[in-house]
Amino acid sequence: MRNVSLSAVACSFAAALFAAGAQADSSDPIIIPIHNWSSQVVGAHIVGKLLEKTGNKVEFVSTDSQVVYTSMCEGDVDLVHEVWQGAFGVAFEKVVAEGCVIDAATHDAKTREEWWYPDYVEEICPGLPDWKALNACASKFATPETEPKGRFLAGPVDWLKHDAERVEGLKMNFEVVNAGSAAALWAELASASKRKAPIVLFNWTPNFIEAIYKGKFIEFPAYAKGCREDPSWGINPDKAYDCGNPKGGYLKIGVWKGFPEKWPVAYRLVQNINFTNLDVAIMAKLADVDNMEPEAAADKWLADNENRWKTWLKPTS
Ligand code: TMO
Repeated sequence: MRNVSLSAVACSFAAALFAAGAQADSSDPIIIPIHNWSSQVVGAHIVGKLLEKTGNKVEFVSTDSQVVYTSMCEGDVDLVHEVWQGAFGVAFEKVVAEGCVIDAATHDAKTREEWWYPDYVEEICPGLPDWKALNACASKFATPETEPKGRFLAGPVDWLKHDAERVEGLKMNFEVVNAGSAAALWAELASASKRKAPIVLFNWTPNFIEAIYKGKFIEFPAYAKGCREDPSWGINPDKAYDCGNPKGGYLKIGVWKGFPEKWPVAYRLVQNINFTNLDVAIMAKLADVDNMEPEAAADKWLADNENRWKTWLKPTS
């Protein structure tokens, strides 16, 4: 059954293609990276399955989420479908400016990646979510490893949040400790929550966490582009990164510059793909809460959203 409907889609595509007199897609596989947070892994399989519906082959490679932008420039990776402004904006915009990566689409999802705490921490540290209030009770977040400084539990290093630069820029009494994985972040959150122990850790939205824990992001001085590039910007005249991450940040799709020419049919689909906040949160939830394997989670999302992705696949001239 599945093969029949797939080939039907492929046929209507081929027909539209020939009617338009356009070029056919290359038979080379489209290389998609797999990163280390769950919505991305599930979404990569969703995007992969959609690309297969255009008659293309896909291949997945596990890739560092910063190095991937260089890999795209070198033609080793073809498509990144979750470019988070907070984590990857700097790396992404650099390769777009260089002309080797195309800013192919912007999802409706609005993102935020930031220091975060579960609500009970407000009783331990009054004045939150203001960063100065957090800093004033830094020692309450200390661990044997960091004392007398507070511990900020950051994500894996490749998410490159510039937390250490921010701690320095804002002269905070915190030490940044990187978790080895996203799962390690959630395990520490679960354990601290059970004991109502102080914790401040990296989190983001959309994510499955917001469905399970009540909590808030720390409010740092508001993000502005100059903050990351220009030391003189902001409250510390000598240091960059003396501000928070973007609120309402973008989530984009980037492709290697040769993509539109090599896979023109696939590229039309890519430009139509559009995930909302709820989509990304559900992708994370299917993996992290429902413990589904990425492929099965992707199939579930596709089954639940058929009307939408069918319009994404419709050829437009
Ligand atoms: C890129 N991330 C969503 C983990 O911040």
